Amino acid sequence: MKLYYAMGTCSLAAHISLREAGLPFTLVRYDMKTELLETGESLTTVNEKGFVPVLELPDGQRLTEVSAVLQYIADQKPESGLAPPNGTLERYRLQEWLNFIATEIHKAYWPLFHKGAEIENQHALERLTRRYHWVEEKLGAREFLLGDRFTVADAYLLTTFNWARLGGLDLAAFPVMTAYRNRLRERPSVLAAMETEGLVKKKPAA
Ligand SMILES: N[C@@H](CCC(=O)N[C@@H](CS)C(=O)NCC(=O)O)C(=O)O
Repeated sequence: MKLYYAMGTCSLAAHISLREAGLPFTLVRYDMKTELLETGESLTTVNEKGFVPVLELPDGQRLTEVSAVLQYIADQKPESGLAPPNGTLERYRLQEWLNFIATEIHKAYWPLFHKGAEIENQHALERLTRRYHWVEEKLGAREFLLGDRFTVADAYLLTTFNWARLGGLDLAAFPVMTAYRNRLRERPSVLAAMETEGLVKKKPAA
């Protein structure tokens, strides 16, 4: 499989999930500044909508939209537990989280990273603050969003929380989320994905 990604963006959730699943994949980088793929082509040559992530399947078909891509990856390796089995209530719980993260958290950052007007930014910060407080309550003492297993919803939530400081949120207000993020960043899949994308420095080999 081939993942088209942009450093540190929502495609990181797919990148982490591919590593968690242990699936073979290659990466094609998209540069948000030059608006070009590393091949020199436009992103719209692989996704008419002009977004990453794009997951190219072994037969050449391309899948887009974070929630669909994440569930596809999880379903390639059901034994990974990255998503509960299709048709179960737990699977709908996962989809409930993925949809909430996509529409109420991920997209709420938009004005903060796209030169939003002062009032828009203020509203975005208020909305994100409310939503992360709610997530903190739900997360409570649980290790992962759905309980005791890491799922693709954790990969997505972590990815969006990685943007919090840059977006202007005060992390001290979110101790549960911050501890959760720190825990997840120690997972080999997360560390490797973040190192590969250049988000953290590679640790020198011991
Ligand atoms: N609805 C899409 C949204 C994906 C999206 O917002 N991708 C952003 C990065 S997080 C992007 O590709 N932006 C491209 C650009 O701004 O040039 C999905 O769920 O996959």
